Amino acid sequence: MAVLETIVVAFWAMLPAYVPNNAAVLAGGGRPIDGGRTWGDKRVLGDGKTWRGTAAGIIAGLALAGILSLFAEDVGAAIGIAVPEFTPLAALGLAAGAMLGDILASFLKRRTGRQRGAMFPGLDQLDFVVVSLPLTALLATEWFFAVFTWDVILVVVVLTPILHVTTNMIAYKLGLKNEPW
Ligand code: CTP
Ligand code: K
Ligand code: MG
Repeated sequence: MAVLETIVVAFWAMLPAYVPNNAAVLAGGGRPIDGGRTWGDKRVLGDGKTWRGTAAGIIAGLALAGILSLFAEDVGAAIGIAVPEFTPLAALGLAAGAMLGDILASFLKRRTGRQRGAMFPGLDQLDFVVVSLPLTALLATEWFFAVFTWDVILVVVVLTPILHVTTNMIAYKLGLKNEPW
């Protein structure tokens, strides 16, 4: 695959995993998943991981996967690069995996004494990749290995932190996010 083709496929295939985090920021609030519970003297997850944000994130990811699937053929023909449709299980793996990765990252942040909103370079940018890709490989194995070839995975690992830093900086400037990470 040519480099541009690989980048386009990687971005397209990861969109259902990228959008949940942003949807969660917009929709977040209400009851925290950990119900305020602590482990030792620290919260299990913290107030930044809510049921509403998580549900909104997963729904947004699933909806986007559905929309992209409807347009995949036409977009592919228009740009001359074959972009994949998403099976329901692939969409679920990407969207739910992204939210799960973010939640696990918060768990690790609290265990390591970081307050809500504290940054954890590396983890903040790749938490959702680390869980969404394996979960998708598990739930939609055939689809996953057809789309996520090694070159696509490599592009995802390089592209994701760049996109993450950029979108969070924009969300911060717009006053949607408390911190620019
Ligand atoms: N959010 C949510 N539910 C989630 C993820 C995010 O409600 N599962 C919302 C919260 O309002 C959160 C905001 O999105 O404050 C920003 O998300 P994030 O940066 O992941 O959370 P932080 O507040 O920074 O908390 P943490 O330190 O645990 O990452
Ligand atoms: K996060
Ligand atoms: Mg944060």
